[in-house]
Amino acid sequence: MTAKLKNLIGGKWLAPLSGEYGESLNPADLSEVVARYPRSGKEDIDLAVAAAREAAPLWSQLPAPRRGEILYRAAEILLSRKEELGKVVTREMGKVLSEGLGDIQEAIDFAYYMAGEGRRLVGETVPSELRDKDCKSIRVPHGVFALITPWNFPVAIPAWKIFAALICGNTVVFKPSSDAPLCAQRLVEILQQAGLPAGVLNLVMGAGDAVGEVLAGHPGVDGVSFTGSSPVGERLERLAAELHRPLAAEMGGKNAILVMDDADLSLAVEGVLWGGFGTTGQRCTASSRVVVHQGVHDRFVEKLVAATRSLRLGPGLETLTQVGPLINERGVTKVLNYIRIGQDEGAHLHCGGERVSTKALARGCFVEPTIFSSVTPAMRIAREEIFGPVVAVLSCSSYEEGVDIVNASRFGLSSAIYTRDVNRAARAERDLDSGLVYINASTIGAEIQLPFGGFRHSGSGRPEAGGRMGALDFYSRIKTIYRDFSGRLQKAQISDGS
Ligand code: UN1
Repeated sequence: MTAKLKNLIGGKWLAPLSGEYGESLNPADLSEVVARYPRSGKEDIDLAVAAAREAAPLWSQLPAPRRGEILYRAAEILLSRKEELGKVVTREMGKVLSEGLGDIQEAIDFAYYMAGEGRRLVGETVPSELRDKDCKSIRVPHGVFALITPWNFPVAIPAWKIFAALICGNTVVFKPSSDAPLCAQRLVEILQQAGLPAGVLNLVMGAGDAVGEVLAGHPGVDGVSFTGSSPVGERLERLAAELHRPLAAEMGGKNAILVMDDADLSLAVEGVLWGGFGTTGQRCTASSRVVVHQGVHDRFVEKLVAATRSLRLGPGLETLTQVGPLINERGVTKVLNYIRIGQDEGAHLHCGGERVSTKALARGCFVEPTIFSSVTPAMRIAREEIFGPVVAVLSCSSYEEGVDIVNASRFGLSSAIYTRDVNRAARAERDLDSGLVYINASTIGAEIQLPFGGFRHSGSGRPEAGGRMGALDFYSRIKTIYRDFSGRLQKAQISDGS
């Protein structure tokens, strides 16, 4: 059944002013239209931003623990509907059902976490230099946030942004990916059902990057959070700098796993399979490079290739499927193009490399899990984000060389090491130069109670999710307050002997 979606503006579900709709297709079978979504334009965005502005004062004055109660109720609803929502994720964006359910679980975890933050939102109180005076810092909202999200975690990533923005007292205009609009609408409906007042969360759908850029540059917006491709993120960075507007941008990755000669090779192979082919390689944290010590290189590649060949491709809703389809035809073209580039560059293709054309899968966006070895750091397949099931294996002759290869990337989101040497593992925590570092685990699977973000071109240095330095620091402004109750003029830095 095809769902007909609407925008949510000021508490009302509205058709786009253009009257035009786009289609969201099932990537496992492109003949199935999952949803028709509004193709919104500038006028719809104007209305949504105005609604968010209007709702801002009341929402920011609602005590944060009360805001948290709404998120708590949203968590309960998400939990009670996890199975159904997980299936929506799989149908609309293709990931296997266990991961579709994981997407919902990540949103549930974050809803509970941020509901709790409503009772903290900590600031500082510190002593003053002067008598009868006190000093504190508090958090205040920015106002209206524009949240622009991708399709690869179609519920979890919107949840990261929306819940954090809301608990800090901001109102929101949410622009989801046009490849996962049904997931977005379900999430928004649940927040509405949980008791969010009208106008606090507005949903505007649209095709292409243009809608997101109009929203991000809108004069009524106070801050922007974006997860998606590097070219769009970099354009938004320039726009935000021009407009002097806070921006969190999570962009690409070229995440590497370093496999040392003392590693548990079976564990490392499992890690590469999960990190490289989980979500069909469509995570910004995907393990797309593996740097293997030459002492175990050939043995490792042999095991990895055998394990990769045995992966079962298919529709995500079928229980035996281990690797689902890519998101759409553009994704297939891009991945196949990189595979051709790898071959032209002289990398050795061990397995995969083709689109699956068997009768059962020909209507979907299936590309075989692909392993290249003899990859050198200069090759494009070792440098550029592919966002698909392609793993490039490089080799190194020492820990130091391995670390240099891992770090020599314009991206710096996630990296990992497999080793049994505890001292080397501890050194790697220091030496691997990325926002996330994993020891004896692959580069994917970050948990929501810690900051999430990348170094260098992977992000804007404004981490998301939880922890002391996570999303709260981005979605709130810090106000420092000095209160003098001495009843006389006191001067900081200038002693009057009292
Ligand atoms: C992303 O791919 O954009 O760490 C986010 C992970 C997930 C989040 C990925 N929890 O792999």
